[in-house]
Amino acid sequence: MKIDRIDLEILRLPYVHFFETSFGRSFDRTFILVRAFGGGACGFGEVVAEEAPLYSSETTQTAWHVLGDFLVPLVLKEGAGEPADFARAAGKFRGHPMAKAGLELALWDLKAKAEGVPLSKLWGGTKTEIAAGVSCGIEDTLDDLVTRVGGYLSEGYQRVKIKVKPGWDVEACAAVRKIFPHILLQVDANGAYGPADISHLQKLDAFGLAMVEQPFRPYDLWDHAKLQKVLKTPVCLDESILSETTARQALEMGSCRVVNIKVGRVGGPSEARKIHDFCQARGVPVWCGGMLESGIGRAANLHLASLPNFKFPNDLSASNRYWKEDLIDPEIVLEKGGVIRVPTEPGIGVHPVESRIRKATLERKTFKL
Ligand code: OSB
Ligand code: MG
Repeated sequence: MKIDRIDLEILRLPYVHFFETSFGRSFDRTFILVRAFGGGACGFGEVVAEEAPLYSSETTQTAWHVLGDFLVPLVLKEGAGEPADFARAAGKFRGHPMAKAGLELALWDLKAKAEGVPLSKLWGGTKTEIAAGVSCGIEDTLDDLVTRVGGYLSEGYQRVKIKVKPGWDVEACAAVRKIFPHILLQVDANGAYGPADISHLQKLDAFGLAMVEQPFRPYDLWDHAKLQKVLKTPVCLDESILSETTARQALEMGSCRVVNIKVGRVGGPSEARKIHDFCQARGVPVWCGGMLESGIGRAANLHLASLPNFKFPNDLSASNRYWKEDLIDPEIVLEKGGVIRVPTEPGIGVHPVESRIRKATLERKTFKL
């Protein structure tokens, strides 16, 4: 497909409730929306880089720079408008996976729309609905946490993930388990611990958790392997898994037993599918992580999570878990049984609302052929 124009916009949306991780508390989400135009249609992609380099080294501004100066020219000047061609061409630039993923997503959306099929079909998805989980941030008090978890459970979410950090881990699990002894529960540390904490982390084995996500730093596959040897609970890696190669190395080393896949973190849908397929061949389950996306980015995640080896409930929640007003209409809703339907219309299969996008836009730039 020949792409004749690409638009980049920086948007900011306020959360319905603050979100606190081991990095700190945030009240809103700043992200980039990519639009790729070709054949009279428009494809949308969301760049999940955050305002500050906390989850990873990318930021909204680094992505803005790398997209405008390096990635957009691959499409407009070198003609890499097919998503697979773009992924290959973008591979010559080191790093900046979220910037790459946002543009690749827009090209996939456009391609799927041109072919009149949903993204899930192009990507080999097999499910019509996905299992929905919810990610709960750190709260001011344990009572607040338990109340919030209870609220999400009554809405029907199939599993709860709670964010942990030193000082908010064993007591948080104990508080939730006391009231909800049988729910599917897991924790996410976003790398807040180090190898000296191994014996402390072993206390988490008492809570029957489905997994412990990213206890150590992203680069530390080796110490994760040491932890997994002595921890009964499966370790799941998020930040550490950057590619099919790191996934293979993590599995060969025994660093984890479960893999979290995020399109942004791994540089786009092409790499995400490679990781999915590799894990599937090794008998290792994956699930789809989230970056508090707007409905545009989350719709793409729904299509990805429809692939067969997504075996755990995902960090894919309804629009009202995140936003007063999502960017899409209709919004994403939780169905009976704690599932979310995979959109069936072409491309991402959801409809961005222009007036809502405009209201949230801070900056905009157009690139033409
Ligand atoms: O580690 O999974 C994470 C949000 C921002 C950055 C990192 C993470 C998260 C989440 C949110 O847990 C999950 C969601 O989008 O529902
Ligand atoms: Mg995580």
